[in-house]
Amino acid sequence: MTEKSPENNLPAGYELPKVWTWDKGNGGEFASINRPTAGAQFEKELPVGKHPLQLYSLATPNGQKVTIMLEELLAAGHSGAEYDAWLIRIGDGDQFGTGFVEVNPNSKIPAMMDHSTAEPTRVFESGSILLYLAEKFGAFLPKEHKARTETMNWLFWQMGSAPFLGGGFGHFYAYAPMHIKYAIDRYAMEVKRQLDVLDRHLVRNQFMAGSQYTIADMAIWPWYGRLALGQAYGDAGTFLEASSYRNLMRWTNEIAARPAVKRGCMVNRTSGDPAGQLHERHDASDFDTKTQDKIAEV
Ligand SMILES: N[C@@H](CCC(=O)N[C@@H](CS)C(=O)NCC(=O)O)C(=O)O
Repeated sequence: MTEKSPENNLPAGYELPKVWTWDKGNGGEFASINRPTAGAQFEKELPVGKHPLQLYSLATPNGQKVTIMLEELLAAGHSGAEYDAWLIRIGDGDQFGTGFVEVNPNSKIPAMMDHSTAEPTRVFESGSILLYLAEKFGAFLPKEHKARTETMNWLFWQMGSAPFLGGGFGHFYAYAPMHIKYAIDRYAMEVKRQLDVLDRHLVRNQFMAGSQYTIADMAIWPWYGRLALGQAYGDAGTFLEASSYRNLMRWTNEIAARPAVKRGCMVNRTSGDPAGQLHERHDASDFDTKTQDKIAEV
């Protein structure tokens, strides 16, 4: 381990104890919902609507991946992808209710139930949900070996990379109770490296897996595309000069223009321009067509 002296620590004088203990009021955003234990904290059943697919989510980037996929499936004519999207307010701790924990023991959105199977099937983790839907409907996952493998490569790249953008950079840039240069430098460098990975790949590829739009694009766009659009963590796009990655911008804008993406971004959205929010979605007619050209802020 690198040599450390307590006066260089944050807060100054902090000494590492032998055993970590939980400091409930650490002041960071989300401090009130974070805790070091898993499992349900209160009794609460989840509502079930009329469609085969029941989604329990919120329009964070991880939530938007799934609503974009469902809207794309419906736009492509897969009527079996009709869904009810119920709002899970993670800031209020809805993810710790018994019903939600039964669908996702990890207490994080998005989570989905498929009631069209002989026994209802639970699906959690956004990547798993995207793959489940792609396989169920035979869509947005190429059949050809190379393109399918590339789709999976980039889908899993996203799962491993986005926590550095969200939990690392985003947290220390926007949510921590103080600005820690060391943490911001570390994660800004990593996120800029990731943006460069995407930019270099998109020089020769229209989409992440090549010429076809796939679940890999749907997984990556809500995180990195919206950062490029300046719609993540306040001024983070400017801070990271995200719009300077020209190939990433070209891809970002092409996907942002898709009507299904615009609709998907509105579902379970509770912040930003009220015209871009659809708290729950139960029917295609829930969208007000006049507002679909709005992609409000993350
Ligand atoms: N790896 C998970 C991450 C899901 C996740 O982190 N969800 C966040 C919102 S973006 C959440 O529900 N947080 C609530 C909490 O941590 O209590 C996925 O891709 O589905």
